[in-house]
Amino acid sequence: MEVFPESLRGRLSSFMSNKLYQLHNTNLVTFLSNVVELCEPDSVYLVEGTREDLEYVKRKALENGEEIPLRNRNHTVHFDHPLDQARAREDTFILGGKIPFVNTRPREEGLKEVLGILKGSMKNREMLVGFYSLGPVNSRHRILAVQVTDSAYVIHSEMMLYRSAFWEFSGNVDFLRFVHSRGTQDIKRRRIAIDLGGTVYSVNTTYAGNSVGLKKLALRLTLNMAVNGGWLSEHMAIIGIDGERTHYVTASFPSGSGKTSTSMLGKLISDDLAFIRNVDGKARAWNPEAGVFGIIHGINPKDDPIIWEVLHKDDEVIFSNVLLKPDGTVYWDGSGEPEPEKGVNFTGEWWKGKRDGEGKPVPASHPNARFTVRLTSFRNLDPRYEDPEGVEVEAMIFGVKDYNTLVPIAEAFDWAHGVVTMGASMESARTSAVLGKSDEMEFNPMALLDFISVSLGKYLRNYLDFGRRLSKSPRIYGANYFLKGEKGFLNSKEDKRVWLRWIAERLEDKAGSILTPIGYIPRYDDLRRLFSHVLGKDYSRESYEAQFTIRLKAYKEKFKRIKDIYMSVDDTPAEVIEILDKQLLEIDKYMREFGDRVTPSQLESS
Ligand code: SPV
Ligand code: MN
Repeated sequence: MEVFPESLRGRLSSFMSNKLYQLHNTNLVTFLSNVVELCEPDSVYLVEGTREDLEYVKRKALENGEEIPLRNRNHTVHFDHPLDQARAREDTFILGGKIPFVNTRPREEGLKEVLGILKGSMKNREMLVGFYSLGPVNSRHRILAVQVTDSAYVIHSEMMLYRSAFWEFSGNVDFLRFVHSRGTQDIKRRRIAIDLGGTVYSVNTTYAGNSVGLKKLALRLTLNMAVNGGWLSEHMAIIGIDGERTHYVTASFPSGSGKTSTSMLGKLISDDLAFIRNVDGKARAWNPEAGVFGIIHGINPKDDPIIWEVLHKDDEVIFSNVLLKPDGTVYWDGSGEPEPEKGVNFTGEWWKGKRDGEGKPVPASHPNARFTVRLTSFRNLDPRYEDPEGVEVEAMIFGVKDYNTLVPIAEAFDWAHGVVTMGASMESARTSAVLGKSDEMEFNPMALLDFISVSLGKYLRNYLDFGRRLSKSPRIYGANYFLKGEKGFLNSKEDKRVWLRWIAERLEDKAGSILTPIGYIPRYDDLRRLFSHVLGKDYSRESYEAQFTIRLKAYKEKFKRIKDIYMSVDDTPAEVIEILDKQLLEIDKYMREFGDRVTPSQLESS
């Protein structure tokens, strides 16, 4: 590689040219030249990840209005277009193939369209290029990725959320590619096109779930790599829970149903994503990320003391789609603070009582308003988040927001039972993290339906086999923090601390269990002891009976729905249907004896 193509050379300063030259990476030069020819930026800035780069990118974000400074000089606020407040399912598609439940577009047609929209999109703008490692930089399992964008906000976010790794791109190493342009913010021409060959194009959107390539766009690519390579790339938190020793567990919850709050209850490794591999027969997990892009709605000092602290100290924070108050601080709904009279939000000027064009009240902050921070800001961060060998996973939790059916916590009979009846059978109330109506129940296996990039059958085959190849597969738990009785929620927010401790005690063979048709549930005596020990609370037999009564009829209906779904997918492994059939038969058996519901005391004495 003697000289770079003119298209690229003409847009790089000699300092940048020299830096790029030192990498001797032809793949990279070819990729960048192609993007430059497509998007036609004025100049190109390579972001190595230094202090100066960070200052530069932050200054750019302020200059071009993508971020607004706050009174705390390490805080900024970013607003997305009113119609661009969440992940855009309809505008996101995989190029090529037809995959059930997945938005796909014919390859040629989809690619032609998105490239057409990107053509010339960076005119009069600077193109920023970020270089990152998904996973600890010194891990042999890391995956390199390049982000190209005309958004300083995107790079600023990535500098907080990922590990910068410019010099790792030396030689002809390969990498995932993300091409993003803010475009003209014409929402009708918003497109997120995923080429499973390793490139994602995103345009006319700024919401991080659509624009920050390394987050959910990369997940589509790594999930595909994982399924083909016999490992798992999951929408899961990773936390260490304390018992006699620290037990690492992963937790999969659909957005907005308790994942971030669960990850604050233990030693934090990851709040959103996990790479899980078989290393010498053990499941080991890494966080591909190094920061948190979390929902801010409802974060208050009592329920979320750790996050509250992170948002109120002097560490860097990007707030998005909250309310900017006249005094240069921010407000969000559910913070426990009084709602301000006025401010600026994602709709522009905002005042108490503001209504939109359809007469609907405009909230001060959007329900999917968020904060972006570094993992190192959290006092519960586990230093092992940087362990190149990852942490050993002893348990996996699959949690949903289900008001009517699932018990708060249950342990699967074994790996396959857990994978199929807890992970693959997840149904959850819809979140505000996706555009559209909230609170409808949705089928969302492994909390991954929005991100899956291969057929479900193939995905589950890999999952089942993954556990089987381990010398000791993690135990699997189903969780539901949202069960309701006649008078509303049956659990308080803090009860999840007890469920986690119960899991730790199960792993240490200290807590017993009761056999039910859907798995093992906790015993009253263990929970009473744990409620007292963990929360200093009296736990009544009545609460226990209400929470852990197995609603057999509702479970049966649920599994019938799930079975119908899997029957309609032509590559569902036969084993999945067998396990669901067995599950249904088991529930039927109990229904014949007990009717529509069976209480823990009935189960104990039978
Ligand atoms: C989620 O919605 O699952 C998130 C935020 O973690 S986003 O980046 O929008 O996917
Ligand atoms: Mn997520």
